[in-house]
Amino acid sequence: MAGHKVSALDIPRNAAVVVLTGAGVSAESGIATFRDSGGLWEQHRVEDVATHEGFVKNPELVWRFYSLRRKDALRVHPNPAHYAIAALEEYLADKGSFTLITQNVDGLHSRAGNKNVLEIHGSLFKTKCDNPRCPASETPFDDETTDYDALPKCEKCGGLLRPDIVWFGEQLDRVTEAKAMHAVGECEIFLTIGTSGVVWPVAGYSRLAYELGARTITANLEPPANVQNYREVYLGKAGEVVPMLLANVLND
Ligand code: BV8
Repeated sequence: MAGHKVSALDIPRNAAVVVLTGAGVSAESGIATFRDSGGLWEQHRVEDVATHEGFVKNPELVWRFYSLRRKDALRVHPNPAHYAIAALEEYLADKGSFTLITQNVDGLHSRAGNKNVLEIHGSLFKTKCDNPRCPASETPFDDETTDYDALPKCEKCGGLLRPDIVWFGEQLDRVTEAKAMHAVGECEIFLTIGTSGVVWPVAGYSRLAYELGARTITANLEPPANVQNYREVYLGKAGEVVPMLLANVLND
């Protein structure tokens, strides 16, 4: 499928906009995506590192996997796609509304300057207690640097600490999901960047926006799995395509 010719989008200053991003927006920063060849999952079986069962079975492996990714994320920098998305939030600040929903856990959107970021799959830079009966399991703490060579333990209950990441088979954080669904329900423009549209329930947001009549747009290296939900499809690298799509915003 060929995409549409990439040209600057007309985004009114008072528009209600939701941007949803996936691993593809960070690819040009040097962060491996999940499904492209050589992607993250290929080095580890998904069940071994991104499920709670995998964590219980081998917490050392899972902590090494996430500590490595945290170090990688701190070594790389936002790319022009991240900065263009930050400029879009600024452009809409007075009269419009902007919500960024990201499936990425690398923290690059905040480092590029975005403020209203919903990290729907959690963050490499937050840690919480794994014991559901411990209050520290509901209150993740910021954690940029702790290097987990030894398994970290909760100060409150002595249980294991875990990355504040939504693993496969786990529910999204209820408050974050409610905010995301509200923004999707209200938006006039729904723009997704760099996501394969494979992982649920986030992969269903574009369908909701489409059915509510929003202008649904996707920018991706290839057509996503849920391409039928998009009225406009722009193919190419995010670092090149997104600044072109947001040229009117960047030149404002
Ligand atoms: C839940 C944290 C249930 C981990 C992640 C069958 C049908 C429907 C659902 C399911 C099903 N089988 C299983 C499920 C459920 C499952 C799911 O959706 N599985 C998929 C694989 C089918 N979902 C879940 O488990 C969710 N929870 O369902 O709970 C429940 C309900 C009630 C009560 C209890 C439980 C939780 C899902 C969250 C999992 N966690 N992340 C971590 O990061 O370590 S998901 C993981 O995938 C990342 O967050 C990642 O972002 C996300 C999605 O992937 P993408 O971001 O899209 O990345 P990907 O590599 O796939 O694609 C990149 C795209 O970019 C590609 O298209 C590529 O072409 C493009 N690209 C590459 N380079 C560039 C580019 N584009 C532009 N420029 C470039 N340079």
